[in-house]
Amino acid sequence: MSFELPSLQYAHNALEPNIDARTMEIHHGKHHAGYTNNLNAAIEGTPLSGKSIEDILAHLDMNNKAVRNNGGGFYNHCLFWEIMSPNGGGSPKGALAQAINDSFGSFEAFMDTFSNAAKTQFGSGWAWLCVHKGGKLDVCGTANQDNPLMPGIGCGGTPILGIDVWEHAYYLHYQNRRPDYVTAFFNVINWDEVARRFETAK
Ligand code: MN3
Repeated sequence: MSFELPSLQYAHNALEPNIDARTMEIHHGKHHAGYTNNLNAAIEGTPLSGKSIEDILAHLDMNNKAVRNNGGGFYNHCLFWEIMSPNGGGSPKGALAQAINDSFGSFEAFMDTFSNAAKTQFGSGWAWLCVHKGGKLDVCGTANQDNPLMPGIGCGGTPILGIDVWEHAYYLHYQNRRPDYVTAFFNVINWDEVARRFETAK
């Protein structure tokens, strides 16, 4: 049983003008497809074959670059597509909103912390909102396709929101203006999905 590229739950142009259709086409159809195929090739015939991606990442040999890069890339993009929506934006509700207030002081303070992590991640990588057991939230950045599920990476806990700050995620539309892309990302965050992940992981 190998990993499959998940279908997008919305059209390539559905996140415009925040994320353009051509970027979505290439990002999903080429980049994510590449990580998926390379992950399958890297684990075929090894003891990792048949394990869940979460299990593979949690027990990852960090020296196994093929699985680290492509397993991370596979997982990160699966999450990324799901935590965005054409009907996204606004702010979280309920228990997640309360946890954000408890952990950061306010939603605005969380936005500042998360945006800052995304804008200041040097080179390619991701910024994450993670939940620890008990419901405490943390923000961190990771390089390349690493993520906080991996041993000793980032803030630990379970990622429930992430933004891809590789140039392939924004360069066609925003060129070098990463801060503008980060600002626009807040318009497409699917807070219902983030809340679902929070409830499952906390
Ligand atoms: Mn990407």
